[in-house]
Amino acid sequence: MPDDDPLSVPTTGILTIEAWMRPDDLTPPNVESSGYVHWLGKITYGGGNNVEWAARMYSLDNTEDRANRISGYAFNREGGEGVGSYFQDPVQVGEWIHYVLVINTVVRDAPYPMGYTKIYKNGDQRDQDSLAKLKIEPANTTSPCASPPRVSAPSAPVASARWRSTRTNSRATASLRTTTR
Ligand SMILES: [Ca+2]
Ligand SMILES: [Ca+2]
Repeated sequence: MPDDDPLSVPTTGILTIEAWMRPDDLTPPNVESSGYVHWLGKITYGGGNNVEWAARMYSLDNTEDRANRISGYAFNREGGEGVGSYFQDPVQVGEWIHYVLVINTVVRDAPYPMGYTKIYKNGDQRDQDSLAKLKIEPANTTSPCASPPRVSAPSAPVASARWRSTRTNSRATASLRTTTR
């Protein structure tokens, strides 16, 4: 999906990413870094970084003891470390999981002075984190919304995914099915 304002946090200050995901492989062969895949996101490194947000799943055998952690992150434009929320439960191959990531910069209070990320699994809120922790101010960049997004090096694909999406002003809805190869 090409870059579009409704897919960026600053447009309304709130972005909700909703997806049905179905992991077909708990240890995908082409992973990044400690062992994870970004299965959806607006991330482009190189030529002036254009980094916004990402949905991630860790491999069962990643090197950070995050077995099949499913998470979502908000970044500053230049990328690097982001603020994110997660849930980490045993995952079955072929299991459908309803995933919702909220990045909210509008609702600000003492624990969340710059807003927050929040994640839901199958309708239950599982985690919430403060954007102020790393002073994250999400940008509206030119990065396309992709699954998987372009990562640091144009190397082997980390995963393939088929998905379709519809959206309204502040909400991106992706119904997707991830496959790995
Ligand atoms: Ca957290
Ligand atoms: Ca944009």
